Amino acid sequence: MAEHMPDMAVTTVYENQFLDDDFPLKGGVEQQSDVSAIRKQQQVTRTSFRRSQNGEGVLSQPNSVLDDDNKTVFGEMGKPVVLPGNLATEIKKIVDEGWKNNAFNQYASDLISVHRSLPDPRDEWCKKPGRYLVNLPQTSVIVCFHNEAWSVLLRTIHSILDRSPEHLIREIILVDDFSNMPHLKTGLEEYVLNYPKVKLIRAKKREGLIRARLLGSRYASASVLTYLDSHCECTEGWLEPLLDRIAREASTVVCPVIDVIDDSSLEFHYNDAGGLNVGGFDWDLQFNWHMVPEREENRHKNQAEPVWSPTMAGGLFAIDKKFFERLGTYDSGFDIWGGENLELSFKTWMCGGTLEIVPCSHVGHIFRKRSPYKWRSGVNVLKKNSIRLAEVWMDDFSKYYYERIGNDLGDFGDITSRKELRRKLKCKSFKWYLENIYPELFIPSNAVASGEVRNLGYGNKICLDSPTRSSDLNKPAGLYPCHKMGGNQYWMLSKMGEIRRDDVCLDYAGSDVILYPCHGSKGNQYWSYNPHTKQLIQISSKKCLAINGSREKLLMEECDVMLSRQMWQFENFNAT
Ligand code: LR7
Ligand code: MN
Repeated sequence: MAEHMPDMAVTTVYENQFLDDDFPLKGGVEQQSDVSAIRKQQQVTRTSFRRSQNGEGVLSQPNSVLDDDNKTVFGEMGKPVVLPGNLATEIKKIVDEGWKNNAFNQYASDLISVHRSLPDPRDEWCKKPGRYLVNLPQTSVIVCFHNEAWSVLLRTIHSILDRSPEHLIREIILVDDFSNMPHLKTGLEEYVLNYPKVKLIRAKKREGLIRARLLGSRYASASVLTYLDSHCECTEGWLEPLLDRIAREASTVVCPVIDVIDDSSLEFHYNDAGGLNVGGFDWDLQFNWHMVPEREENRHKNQAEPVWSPTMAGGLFAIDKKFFERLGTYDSGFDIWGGENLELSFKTWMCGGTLEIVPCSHVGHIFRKRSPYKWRSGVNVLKKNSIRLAEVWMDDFSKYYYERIGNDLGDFGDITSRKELRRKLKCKSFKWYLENIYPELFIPSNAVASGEVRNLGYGNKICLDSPTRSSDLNKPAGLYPCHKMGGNQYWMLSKMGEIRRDDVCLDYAGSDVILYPCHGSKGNQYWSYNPHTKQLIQISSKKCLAINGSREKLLMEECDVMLSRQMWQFENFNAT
């Protein structure tokens, strides 16, 4: 497996000569490997800018500055790169190609130095002398990638090397998860030879990010593992506060604050400690963010202190290697993407550890709106991973997830060894976790009714149907033919009279019936269901929920027990 690892003993450090002094490095599929080819490509991109007459293709100046040699540099101090609207056709083609291959603006990234500077996002509290232990453990930083853009991958690596104390980095382990973009197949060995701390490991087949991370950990020699996605930028002082927590207590798993690198302009936006979020999840087993709960805020004197988080986002964290192994690392039956973050979060808490977000540590991540790479065809990978997770760690609470996927489990493989692991570790129950670590989560057993909400008018076929992503909030709730597969048709009527899914509630303020974050103070979200008349009455307006004749819109109208369009049937109703 180690055939591609460069020989550490013979590598020499050369200062990187061809990336920091020139700007564009063309990434993407047509990437070439050797230095001269890269240089040539830089020139091509550059002249295509220089050549343009009449302002075409010239970048707006506020985002670029001149460096000492009078060359234009972009994105310094985390500033955005804004491409002009009137790009020359041949450049526009390259820009579009970059978006297509990466789901972010690779062209903009290629204009930015792989050593670009960033603002220092730390609170003063973090910088106080003596804040961290003097003898911090070393770490192996593991970065897995599948078809990552060249400039983005390199900026990840350089931001680690440039902004970490050298003695704390034992090595950076790059795990290539079977990429097929040419620039990753050939150019990388040569590039990393310049950096003796960087090791490159190639997976022999596509493993998915979970098994790729496990592969990386096998090569790690430091006592602490630090995982990062392959499109990150570490800020000044990111590492010490993470290692400090682990040095003090080896069962503490730590995450940096994840700052947003804009997918289009590559602008680095940092969150200050006041806007800190912690991780949660919903019963679709989707990770989400929410505000630091009050009970947690009360534990702290300063807002820059590490906060307990019920879950982690997944990609960016540090963990003591022995503790990770004791927890049984990841379920290697997890494929490609997803679920592993909740698995590690649940078992960290349930099996004696602590999961924290450390506000003194900031790392940027490019958040994208779609996944640019291939998943497996024919299998719902995320669902399979989530079922394995639910079976092993969630006890009876797994049923709430299963309701959401229409109780269709399919083949999720063998999990006996994972169950055995949990037994051996004598971990606490999922009920304990929910009560003590995530009491904010709405538990479906507190619902009076659940499942699909079917309208009995106009042929009995229409159900309340809406996604509940943050982009769907404040918009009218929808209707769709009933499909019995859970998902967007799964609703709960809470004891408090809310019609909700996870943190989102049906809300009527006099115009459209919309979805809105649940606020728990009744008002516009307070409904009463009458199981005899089957009406859903909003208490404050005394109006009834109905659908229009063309069955595509919800409306509120005077209640009338004779109107079947005002009648609703919950899939499960627990009369009390
Ligand atoms: O088959 C693959 N092999 C890989 O090596 C697929 C992906 N990968 C690599 C990929 O190149 C990247 O470095 O794995 C990493 C994560 O994949 P992304 O960046 O496409 O996904 P993401 O950022 O949406 O992933 C988030 O959720 C994942 C669930 O499995 C992982 O936990 C990711 O690490 C996680 N990313 C973060 O936590 C960053 C913050 C995002 C949020 C919230
Ligand atoms: Mn990512």
